[in-house]
Amino acid sequence: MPRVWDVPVHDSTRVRDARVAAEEAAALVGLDESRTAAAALVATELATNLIKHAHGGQLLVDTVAPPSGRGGLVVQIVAVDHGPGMADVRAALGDGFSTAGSLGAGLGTCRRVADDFDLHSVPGRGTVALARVGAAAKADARETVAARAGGVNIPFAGAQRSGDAWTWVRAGDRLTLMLADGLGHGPEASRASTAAVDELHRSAHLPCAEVLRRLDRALRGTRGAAVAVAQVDTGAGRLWFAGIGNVGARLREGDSWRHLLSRPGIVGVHRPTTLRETEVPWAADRLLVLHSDGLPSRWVPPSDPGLPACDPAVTAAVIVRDASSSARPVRDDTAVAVLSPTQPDRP
Ligand SMILES: [Mn+2]
Repeated sequence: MPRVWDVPVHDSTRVRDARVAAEEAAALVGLDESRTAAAALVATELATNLIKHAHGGQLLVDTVAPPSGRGGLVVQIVAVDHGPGMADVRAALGDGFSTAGSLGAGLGTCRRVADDFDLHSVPGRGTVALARVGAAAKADARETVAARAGGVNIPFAGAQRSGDAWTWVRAGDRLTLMLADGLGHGPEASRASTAAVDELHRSAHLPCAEVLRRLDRALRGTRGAAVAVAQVDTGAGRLWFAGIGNVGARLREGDSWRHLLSRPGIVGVHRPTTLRETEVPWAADRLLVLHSDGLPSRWVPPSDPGLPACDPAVTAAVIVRDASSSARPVRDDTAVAVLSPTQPDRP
């Protein structure tokens, strides 16, 4: 079941909570002593940065499928803040750079020990920093792939488990991304979305509509879920999409965004008799966002031209951060998963 550690970091006493969360996540995915220490170090550095440079923020620790779609679960650590941001992200990533105190040194350390590290920062809006730590040595974890997926999952009201779940599976040129929102929230919602993740790993070789039929069977006996499934064939340059229930899906095509529509129903409880797949071209300027209804439906797609090149989980975290406000409190678990083309020319 999706276990997420949502650690509010507003004073130095919470740095320890961040480290403990990373250690617990590392134990959950079976990291050895040295990779566990790396995850703990990254969580400590990012949490410390939140206090020193952003007047606090949120640290999300999660276990996720790696963006390459290969290998087992890894520990993902995302720091989100509404702080002053940084004008020059690349300079901040170089060791020794610092705007105040040890910012540069801390981020340089994170980048060195993590398998993936990425940062998105806009002056006046805030910073999202992301690191993943898995079992593999860093050199082995790097691999050029034509598309990658990532996301964030934030349980309602700081709960330990989310009723939402997302995952993705790669098989040759075919990538299948799924987001499931178990009805309601809490353990029973989590049971339904976890059943969807398990079934996807058995069914990802099938077309989207058939995947949904299999999921419908697998979720019988649970309270059911809203599910969206997207498949990209990077060789053929095609994207297929099908969904049942209230999972949002938006596709960026160049400068415009379009909604991909799901059918009404509840997977595992009430499946529509006909399921049509949407088929559209997939190209280097595309970006797909799947999200549960914890994200306000009127969220505005990111206009920052640098964002699509970011790690997909960074894009997901920025979308959640910029959609939330104290005027619209979140009332449900929130998961956002992003599928993006690889940017081969990114330094
Ligand atoms: Mn929901």
